[in-house]
Amino acid sequence: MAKTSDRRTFTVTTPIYYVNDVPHIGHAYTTVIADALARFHKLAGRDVFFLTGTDEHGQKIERAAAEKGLSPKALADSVVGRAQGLWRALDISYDFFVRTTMDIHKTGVQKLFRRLVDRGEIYKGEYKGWYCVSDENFLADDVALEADGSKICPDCGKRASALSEETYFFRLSAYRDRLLEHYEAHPEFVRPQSRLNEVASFVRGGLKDLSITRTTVKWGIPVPGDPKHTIYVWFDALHNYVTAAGFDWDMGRFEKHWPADVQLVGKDILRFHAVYWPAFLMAAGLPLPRTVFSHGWWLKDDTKMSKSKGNVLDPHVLLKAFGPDPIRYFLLREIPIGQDGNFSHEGFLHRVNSDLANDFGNLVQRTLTMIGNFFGGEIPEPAPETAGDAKVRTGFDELKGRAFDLYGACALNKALEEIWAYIGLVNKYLADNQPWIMAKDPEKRPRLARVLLQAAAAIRGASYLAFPVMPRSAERIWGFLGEARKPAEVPWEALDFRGFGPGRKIGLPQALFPRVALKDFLAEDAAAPAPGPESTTKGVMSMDQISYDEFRKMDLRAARIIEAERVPGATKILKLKIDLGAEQRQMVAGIAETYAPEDLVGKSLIVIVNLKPAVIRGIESQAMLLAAVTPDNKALIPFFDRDVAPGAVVK
Ligand code: ME8
Repeated sequence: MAKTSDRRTFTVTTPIYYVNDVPHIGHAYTTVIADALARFHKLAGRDVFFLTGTDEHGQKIERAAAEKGLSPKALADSVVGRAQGLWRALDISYDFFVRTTMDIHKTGVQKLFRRLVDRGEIYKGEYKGWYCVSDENFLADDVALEADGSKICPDCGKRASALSEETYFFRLSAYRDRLLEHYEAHPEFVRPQSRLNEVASFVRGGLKDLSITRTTVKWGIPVPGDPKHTIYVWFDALHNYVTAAGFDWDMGRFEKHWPADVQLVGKDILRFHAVYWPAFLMAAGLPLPRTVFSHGWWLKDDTKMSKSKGNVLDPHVLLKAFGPDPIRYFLLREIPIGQDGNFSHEGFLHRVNSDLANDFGNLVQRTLTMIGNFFGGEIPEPAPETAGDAKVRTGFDELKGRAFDLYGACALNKALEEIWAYIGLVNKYLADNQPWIMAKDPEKRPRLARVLLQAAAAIRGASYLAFPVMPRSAERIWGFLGEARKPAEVPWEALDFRGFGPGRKIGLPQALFPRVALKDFLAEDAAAPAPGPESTTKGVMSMDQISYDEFRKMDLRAARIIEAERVPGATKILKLKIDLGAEQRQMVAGIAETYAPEDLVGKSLIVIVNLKPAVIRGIESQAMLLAAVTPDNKALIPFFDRDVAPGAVVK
């Protein structure tokens, strides 16, 4: 790919997703890649245009709407809202959300269609052949007939429909040589390289003219001047990239944002983007995108996750338990863009527990806690750097350079791999220096200050470098470190390890990445009262005595219940929202067998707020309530008998 560092603008696109259903993890993948690239290029000082949206026309949507008893537009409207909600929850920072039902798009497509007619690129004829509605694709002639005389789509395995209708053809066949020349002259046009080879060999085999209108489909953009024809949904959809960029309603904007630097597509739709799309653009006299980057599929049990196979993972379940960053991290860290990956709960939990909770989360937690305990949250003037300390700094400076190149080359998994190798180095630095031992010797305070300063500066730097992938966590960590600015406000160039000095007020970290066990993630029993001798009236004296200091470690508070609801599919647990005065939290409690949600709202009770968060049925529980356990294992909550300020300390 052309070196990105000398360019002032950066445009990245995702495919526009069909609105027959809400997006799943596979769609989230493309969108998260695009978001990380967009955020990186913003940090690098470029004027970024990040485009995503929805593909709302065509027979597939027409059918899906009819099955649901809705108009296609009503279906689109309902799915668009939910898709945008998902992108918000995943912290997707798109600049423009295009819908193919927008007027700017429809007008642009009609203009381009007319332009191609005027240039003799389109002619009227008769199409006879087979069509796959699920893929919105014409089958190649060499697909064999089945025994019953029908044809099966080789890509998705669904039965195709026979078509015979008047159509407008685009002279795709005339573009064979020009496309091959373009691939030859711009080897970065399709990435990875192996995909370019596939595309080139397909084109070398010869191209047939492409039917680009349908008379039997009504839901779409009418052909200008011949409205009994509807423009083929792929001709319509591909042009979103230029209409959304400004063609032809704001040509200044268009010239700034087009051509795209990176167009991300799944490998299933590469041919549309690497053959038809450049041919349409050449025909219209518009510039071609620099790179069409084809990524792999997320598989479940070795089969592509797809809506039609019904094996999709619902991002909302993962989001509820983990928030966006672990999902973003996993998707981008696990595989290089281009390869397939298997998505399993086990694999996901293993990676986020080990890389995020253990390696990074613990580093932040330990370092900040020590700064709090040993220095009251403010690192004093440190001892000068030793050679060992300097390595943490120079290691960062080198990492910063490499991460820049890797992000610029879309090698997101490699960038993360390097950042995590550095986190490993910082962990080792702490283990080697043992600041917790230094803290016992008052003479070593300047050394202690140095070690904790290096670690904190490294954490700040590593969070910044991970920001494109984990924006929310990076922002939170910067907040704990007393940074007034957000990572997004600091240009890449300006970020300096030495910009973090002594004298800042450093806060205590809040739980960053909860460590979740698979059984807790999948089970609801975790919230139910534990059976056993300690949960009944017997055996009161049977447990070990604890000191007052041990008791004091529990942060018990009065909390007021502000919302209570059932959890779909769960019989024992309720989800609660509680007010703690300074903040509100959600929690899950195994009290559904003793209390109805409506009996709880407004009541005040005692909760422990510094217990490690647990994930129950995919929901993060950020506090635990105190309740008596009856002999038949039901929970009885002691409520306060008069008004108490939410957040009041209980001791
Ligand atoms: O094809 N793994 O829309 P679509 C990885 N509207 N990525 C996946 C995936 C999986 N299991 N499943 C889907 C369309 N995707 C057209 C595009 S563009 C002008 C028109 C991703 O809703 C992948 O990016 O079927 C794929 O290309 C896209 O979702 C297809 O989404």
